[in-house]
Amino acid sequence: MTLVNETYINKELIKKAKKDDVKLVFDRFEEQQPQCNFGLSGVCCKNCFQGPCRIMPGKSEKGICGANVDTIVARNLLRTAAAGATCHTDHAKKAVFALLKIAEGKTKAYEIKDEAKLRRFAKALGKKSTGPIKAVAKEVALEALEDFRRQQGIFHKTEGCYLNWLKVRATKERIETWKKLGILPVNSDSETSHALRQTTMGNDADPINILRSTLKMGLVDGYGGLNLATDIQDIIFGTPYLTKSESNLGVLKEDYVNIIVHGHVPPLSEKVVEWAKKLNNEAKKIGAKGINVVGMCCTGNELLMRRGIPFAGHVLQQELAIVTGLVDATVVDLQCIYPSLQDITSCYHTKLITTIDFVKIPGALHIKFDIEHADEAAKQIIDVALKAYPKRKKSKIYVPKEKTTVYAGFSVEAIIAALSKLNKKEPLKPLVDNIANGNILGVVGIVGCRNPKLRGLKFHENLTKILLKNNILVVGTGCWAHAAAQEGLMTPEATEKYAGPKLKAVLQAIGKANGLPALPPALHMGSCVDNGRIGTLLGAIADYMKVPIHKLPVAGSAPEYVTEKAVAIGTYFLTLGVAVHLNPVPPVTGSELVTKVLTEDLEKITGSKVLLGATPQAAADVIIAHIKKKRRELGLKV
Ligand code: NFS
Ligand code: SF4
Repeated sequence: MTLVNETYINKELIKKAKKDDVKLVFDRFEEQQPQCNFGLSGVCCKNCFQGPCRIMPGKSEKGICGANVDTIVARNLLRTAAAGATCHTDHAKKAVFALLKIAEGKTKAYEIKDEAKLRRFAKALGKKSTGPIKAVAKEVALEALEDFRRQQGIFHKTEGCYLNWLKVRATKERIETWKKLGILPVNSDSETSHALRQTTMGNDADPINILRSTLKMGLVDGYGGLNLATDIQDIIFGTPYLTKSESNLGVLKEDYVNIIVHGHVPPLSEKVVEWAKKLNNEAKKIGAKGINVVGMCCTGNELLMRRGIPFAGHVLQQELAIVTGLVDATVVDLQCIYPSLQDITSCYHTKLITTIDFVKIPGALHIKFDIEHADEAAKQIIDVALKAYPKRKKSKIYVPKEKTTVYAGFSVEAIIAALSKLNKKEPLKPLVDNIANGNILGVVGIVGCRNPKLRGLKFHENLTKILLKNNILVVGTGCWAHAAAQEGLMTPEATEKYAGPKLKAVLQAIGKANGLPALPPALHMGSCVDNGRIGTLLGAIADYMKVPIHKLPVAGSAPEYVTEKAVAIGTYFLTLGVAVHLNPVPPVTGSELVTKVLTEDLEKITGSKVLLGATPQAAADVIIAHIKKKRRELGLKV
């Protein structure tokens, strides 16, 4: 319980939760202590019903089937990465089907906002890129769909049979490396299901072979999931450009009908925003000033990036938002939705609405949402919120004060547009020149979740600040973006306050050319699926510098990761050749072999490795040392 008072997130609301007798994630975290060391080190296996088995050196060195610790740890890791990857490939598939339905005229609820991007992809895929836009959309959607149904190449290696989206998104050098490793994925769905059978009792016992498949999951995630999802979403909903908005729970408004949209896939939240505008007068009729839609978790990132909608909070704040007593409806799609939301909404007047057939919560209202009937569902959702508003209990309301300004919208296109103000012909030149001369020591992508395990460390915020001070540009996504914005790290003022002198000068120059005092030092590149944007940016820098990605002075960090998705994303960065700091320590320490492969040997295979550091300073130290090593190897000044 002491932990709850110590915590750094919306303190007053945490106190209020206690007063209202509401249990939060932090309380349940305490109840789970101490957590199991077998699980933490990855040595527990439940893959068959002779088990569960756990390995204890000197006592039980092998599972009942004879699997040793290396096999068990590697199998667990592959299952985790595969589960994470399926979340992103499902997300991408939903986007592709939406595009197909738009193309076939089966929905009128959506249109194609970025036609130029669609035509670029059609061209890259070798399809007709001119002519009626819907015909082009259909070709692109069908090519994308191939990545889920291609059969050729599954049983017998067939030249050129691998993900279309990898072909159009990855650098040539990487494709060659992956080809040599034999990890080019053929079909996202069959690769992830293959991971399940590979790890079942009595199948693969070779930890190296299993780890190779884990790397493949990184590619499935990166290209069959992240890049595909982002690209298709940009085509449908528009590519983000620089926008200014607000973050933290202070974006909830006392005199408005407040609707939180929470989850990950944009079709629902886009429609809720649209209909909230159209039905704004209905709110006035019931005494409110209007309807205020705000985003939570990655839905928050998506809406902020494309629409400038305020983003209310990260994964650890989804419960606290409801504790304000100000939220009339929380509507969710999928992923990172705590089942606890129903317990908590039932203590207030808030309506919890689920919308996806495989994300239901007992007690919540379910309004089925699909592309064809999106308008009807969105109207119904707003109606539920309007009906809940008059039931607010004054005595249960607390209006949070925390609110910060945020600049966001840094898609690769937006970054290039900003840089092109300095050099129209070669927009990457100013960035690359400053990396080469050491004004920018390196670039680090910080991504991923907020983990209650790391409580008072403020890992995201403090790691970002230390890197900035060392003239390292920070880009990132996901719940990091919420944390960084709430800490005030995504404004031009933050450049003045936190960037080292050399980085500051560069960001001021770019900012001035774009009508800002400075570019923010921490660039919001989007939701977690938008990690593909970071990969694309690195690929573009690598191509421009004519060096492979793994030689660049860059790194990644997921300093508070929670989900299986985050492991898949980390694996994607490792396949790209980017060293990734992971914290908490991944559950592999039970196997010396797996630990060594990830933290040492991988460098000889993909050019990357896992970095460890349990405090922001320790993490910054290993990341900076890595960046300096890469600079020295490139002959650049450190
Ligand atoms: Ni990413 Fe987004 Fe947050 Fe973690 Fe969950 S919201 S997809 S998984 S917790 S960063
Ligand atoms: Fe135990 Fe082997 Fe079954 Fe795993 S697969 S639970 S190690 S017997």
